[in-house]
Amino acid sequence: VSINSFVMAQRAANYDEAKVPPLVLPDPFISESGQLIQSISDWENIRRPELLKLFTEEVYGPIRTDFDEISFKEVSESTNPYPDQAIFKELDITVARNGKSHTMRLNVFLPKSSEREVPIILLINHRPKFSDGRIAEEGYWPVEALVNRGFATASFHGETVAPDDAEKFSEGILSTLYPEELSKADGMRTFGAWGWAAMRAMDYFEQQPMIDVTKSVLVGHSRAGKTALWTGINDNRWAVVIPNESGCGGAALSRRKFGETVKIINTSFPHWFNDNFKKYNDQENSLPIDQHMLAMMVAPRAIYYSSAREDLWADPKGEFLSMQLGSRVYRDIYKKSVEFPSAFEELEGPIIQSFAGYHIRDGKHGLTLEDWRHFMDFAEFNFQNK
Ligand code: GTR
Repeated sequence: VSINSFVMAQRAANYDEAKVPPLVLPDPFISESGQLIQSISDWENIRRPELLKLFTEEVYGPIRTDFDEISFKEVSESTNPYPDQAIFKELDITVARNGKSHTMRLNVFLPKSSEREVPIILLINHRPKFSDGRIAEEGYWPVEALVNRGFATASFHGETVAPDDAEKFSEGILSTLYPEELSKADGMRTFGAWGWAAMRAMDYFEQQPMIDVTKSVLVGHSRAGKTALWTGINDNRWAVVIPNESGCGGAALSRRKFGETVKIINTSFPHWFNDNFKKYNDQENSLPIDQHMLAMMVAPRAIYYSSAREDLWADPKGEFLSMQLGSRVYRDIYKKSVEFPSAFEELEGPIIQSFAGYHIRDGKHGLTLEDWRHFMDFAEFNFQNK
């Protein structure tokens, strides 16, 4: 689609709370056979697998995990932009399957002074490379702030495995390693490919003696936030999952049709989700799931959502509600004392607690240092209270 039709869709979208349809959401705690889900074992053995299958088939496609070989090679092509604070490792990760291979690039920074194992934060990057040679702008990936607080941090660019382009998205691992996915209506697409890359980064972290993967955090913003959420569900090695302003197809409830809708996103970005998801264009009520179930599927690990007040396109209230509803899994199934506030309109300050957290900040769509400070607070709180 042209830029113009996307801008027109943005203008025509609903931003009026009074026009949001009455919400009747599918019940996360009633199984397909009508069984009431009350125990951890019923949740983990019956309902969660049902939901995972539905989201895989009807929305995102799978994240393939099968391959023949993986290798990690330090390349040291670029100079370290933070020599005083961090050790820099620039890596090629090469994965082979059925006689073909693909190489992706991962950038890793470790706190320089650390003598103990450190927690790790991975950012899925989808932004253009910053012009002065740094890997990303300071607020978007604040390497110094992260390593100064004792985190290792890493990032890869989505383009390193699948271009963010409706025509060219298959010109990466999808055609090289998993070509059979492309002809499937429920197949793996761009978000699956980016999620696959996050998993390969985790494969690397697991082999690093200086990294404590029991304290791992997966962060993504917007389209990469949608990816982080789906990846965190599929790969339980991530201890904390943080999709920032992930909006439609991420944290926000599809049935609210506030800001970006299923139809708009599927028209503008047909390569992100699988083909089956297109059946629900303007048909949100026939979705067998809604996005509040995603936070639940991260449980019992920790999940945090964040919004920006002016980012109406991503539906901040829909993101909040989906965490508020999603947090029920910790309380009702895992019997943890998760107290999620009820009134979105009266929220002040971030909700930093065990398992489920949220903040809304002033300003526009973006990933900022303020967001990152709350993420680090949430991650540290959860590591200490494990
Ligand atoms: C928009 C898209 C959103 C969000 C955003 C981003 O154009 O409509 O779903 O993903 O891009 O990634 O910044």
